Amino acid sequence: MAVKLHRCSGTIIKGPHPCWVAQHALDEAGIEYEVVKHSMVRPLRKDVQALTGQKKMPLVEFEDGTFLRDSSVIAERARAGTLHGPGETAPFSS
Ligand SMILES: N[C@@H](CCC(=O)N[C@@H](CS)C(=O)NCC(=O)O)C(=O)O
Repeated sequence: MAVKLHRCSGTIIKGPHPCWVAQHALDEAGIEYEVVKHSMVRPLRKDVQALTGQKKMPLVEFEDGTFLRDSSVIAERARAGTLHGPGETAPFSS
């Protein structure tokens, strides 16, 4: 099942950067995904805001329209082989 990784466009930045952490974990786990890049500038993330009700990334979007958020959650589930478990419905409550 294909998923989308919504991340900021700062792909040069690695290390502890949350978007890199999530993408690296998906790569390490051999999970196929499509990258959807958004602005690094928070006020310009109107597309992310419209999609989820907030502007933070990374986000994994499943085909059913639900999401996983927070790089540590995405990385943990990718490593555990449980990425495709239940996701959250947007807009997020917190
Ligand atoms: N705890 C979150 C932090 C995510 C985070 O800070 N992402 C940056 C990526 S550029 C961001 O969206 N910053 C803008 C903001 O905090 O509104 C995670 O690990 O996923």
